[in-house]
Amino acid sequence: MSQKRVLSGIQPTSDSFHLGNYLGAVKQWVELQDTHDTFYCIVDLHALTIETDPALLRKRTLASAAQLLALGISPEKSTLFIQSQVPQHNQLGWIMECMAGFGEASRMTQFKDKSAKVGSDSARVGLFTYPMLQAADILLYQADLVPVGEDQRQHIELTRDLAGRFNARYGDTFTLPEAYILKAGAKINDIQDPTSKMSKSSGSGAGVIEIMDSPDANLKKIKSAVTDAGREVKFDQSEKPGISNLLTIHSALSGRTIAELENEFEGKGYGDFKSAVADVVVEYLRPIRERALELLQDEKHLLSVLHDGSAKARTVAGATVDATYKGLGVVQ
Ligand code: ATP
Ligand code: LTN
Repeated sequence: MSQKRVLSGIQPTSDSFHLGNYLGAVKQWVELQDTHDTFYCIVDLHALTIETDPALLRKRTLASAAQLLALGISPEKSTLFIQSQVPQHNQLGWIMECMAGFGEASRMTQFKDKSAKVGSDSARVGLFTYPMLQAADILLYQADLVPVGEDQRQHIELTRDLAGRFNARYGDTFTLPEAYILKAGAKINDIQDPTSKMSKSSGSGAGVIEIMDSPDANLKKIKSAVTDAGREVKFDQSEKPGISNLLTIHSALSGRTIAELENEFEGKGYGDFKSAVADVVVEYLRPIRERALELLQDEKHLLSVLHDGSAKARTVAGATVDATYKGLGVVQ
């Protein structure tokens, strides 16, 4: 029996991934490796949709690879690669742009949010076409499942629509992918602003728990996390967004249920609870950060893992582009 195919991607837009990236996405990437045929991609072309510094892009791409490996992505089990090393992403990206409607693309909430933030004169066209490149990332590998956080659901829906439209018009070419979103980590919020998602590019800094931050810095951040009115440690998303977010984080990392944690902290204050969350997070991340720093010492090894992955990815992606061109009537 051949295994189902999984593809996902992450942008190298910061020096460190944060807990939202891990709990919303990468934790599932690691788990799926044992049961699925997994392709994971550092989407550096997507990172170009915002102003980038060349030295930083390089550094962050390698840091992303080191963190993925340290978090448990295994090159023996998964194909780990860099998007720009597989030119088929650009090729199919264009075809997807030609499949998508202008209105349809204009309704993407990530585009609307990000372009509103910088204003339409500064927002790049690439920010607008971003979801069609993402659709290409997924469809090139005929992925069945796409493990992502909740914020990406709309992009996966668009990908399905584009694939369905292509298949109906030009013949069965693409597998229709499904979003794989686990409830538990689907949306981790900023710990200073617990009604907004923890984010690499728009986070508050103090509210974003970074994997590569020192244990001391993370300890301090969590101890000064915003809490809510009242004093009970109870999960209540609307009345207690701060405590609920911290409960979600504790539970996802410690493996204990929210109910168990509520019981344990009954009658205790927010201070005790925050200290416990800080301990769990810091001890969980400590070895991961150390391993990532170690991996970053050996750039040659990192590059060779990525080159091997990209070579495998090109073979799969090349076959899909051939089939797509054939369906379209492109002379080959
Ligand atoms: P940015 O904020 O710059 O857009 P990001 O922090 O959202 O970046 P991405 O590279 O866009 O990071 O996302 C990588 C993966 O992490 C995606 O699957 C995304 O859904 C998931 N993710 C990002 N932030 C969160 C969050 N706060 N909670 C859960 N999942 C998240
Ligand atoms: N848009 C995603 C990153 C991304 C992705 C992908 C995720 C690019 N290509 C393909 C899953 C599959 C984001 O902003 N998190």
